[in-house]
Amino acid sequence: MADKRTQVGIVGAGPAGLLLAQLLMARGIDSVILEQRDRAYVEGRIRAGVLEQGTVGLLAEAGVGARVAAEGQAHGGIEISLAGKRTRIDLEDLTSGKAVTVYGQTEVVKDLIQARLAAGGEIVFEAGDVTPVDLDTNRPRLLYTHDGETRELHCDFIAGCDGYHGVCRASLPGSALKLYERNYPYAWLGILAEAPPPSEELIYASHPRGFALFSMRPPTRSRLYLQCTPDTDLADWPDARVWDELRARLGPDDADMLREGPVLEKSITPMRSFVAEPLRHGRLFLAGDAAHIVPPTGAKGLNLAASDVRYLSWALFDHYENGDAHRLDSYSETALSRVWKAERFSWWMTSMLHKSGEVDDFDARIRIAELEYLLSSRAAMTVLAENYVGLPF
Ligand code: FAS
Ligand code: PHB
Repeated sequence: MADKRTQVGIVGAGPAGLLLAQLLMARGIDSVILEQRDRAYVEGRIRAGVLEQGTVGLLAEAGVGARVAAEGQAHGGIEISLAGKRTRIDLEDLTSGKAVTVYGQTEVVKDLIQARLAAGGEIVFEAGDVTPVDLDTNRPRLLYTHDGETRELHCDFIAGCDGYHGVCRASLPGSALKLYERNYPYAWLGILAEAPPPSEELIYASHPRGFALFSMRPPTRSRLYLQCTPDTDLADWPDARVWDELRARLGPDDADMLREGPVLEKSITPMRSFVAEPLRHGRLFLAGDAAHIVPPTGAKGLNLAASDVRYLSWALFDHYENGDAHRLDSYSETALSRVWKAERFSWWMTSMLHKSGEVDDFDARIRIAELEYLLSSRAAMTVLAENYVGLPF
């Protein structure tokens, strides 16, 4: 097969790459997605589950709003449990009506792939050895292998949407990047279970035994997380032990709320904050996890990918429709400004809700005092609510 030509070459069929492709297609801008894994793998990954209002709006703009609207659950609040005592944070009341939507990233990805293929858009699955070249020219290329052959994709621009372990950021010289990183001394052991969630809204639990999160995948499944050590071995956590620990961290008053069921998936998620600056390198634009990672406590990962793609799509619209490069030139600065606010919020939620260090040391006492203040102050709750539902663009 001859080499391909497109306007925007996109590396990665995760939420960032797929959403960008659909937004461009809606405005008649051509793109081709190169994805290293096969469709089943990409659609099978279990990741995020909370969508900001802005992300839901962008999905609708990309033509995949119907199923989110039909099957997603709007949540006007979350609960924080401190040592077994729950307090509700009324997001809607504190943000003049804003809410979040609980809808699995798995479903978002399925919707986007289906819409793209139905509209004749191209995704090259199992594209191997993807290599971005000529980034400093106005004719960048993506070299890759497919079906045992070496191919080239000629583009005007490359969107690096290939996640934290992708090739696009890795292809840049170290001198081109400023990296910021924070690793946390804990991780999350997560399960997906065929069991109704303990509550209609998410519960973030800070307990002397450690953090726990009680989330869901509507209509019938629970998505539950436990703070654990980064070197945790899943073999040491049979289902019964996971359920017992989840119940313990809910506290004696709420323990009965937890309903058990078959565990469908169990995994460990590392906790890291990471930002690579700048997001633009010649004709290569990084977006999503390829450029930044947040610990999932603030539910910002997927939403930040959507945020970057919103800014990048606007910039590409301006370039192709008005010949105006201003937004392309300011993409990195604009997107990073929102990224850092979400990094701060995610770091704050993570540090405040997770146990680290001995219970009676000064830091731990400050942490508990911060939680007690948060749960007793409308002003403090408003700060959390504004960030949780999503800051303006
Ligand atoms: P993704 O990583 O989703 O997509 C990148 C794509 O690029 C992948 O399909 C990959 O196969 C492809 N790719 C990689 N290298 C390539 C190459 N060389 N060539 C071609 N393709 C390549 N966020 C939450 O809010 N809540 C959660 O509970 C949560 N859980 C998470 C659990 C895990 C294990 C991970 C890793 C992340 C989790 N996140 C969570 C964050 C998550 O939602 C990400 O922010 C989101 O997937 C980012 O989307 P993308 O930037 O599109 O990257
Ligand atoms: C999830 O449902 O997977 C989820 C929800 C909220 C978070 C993190 C993960 O903060």
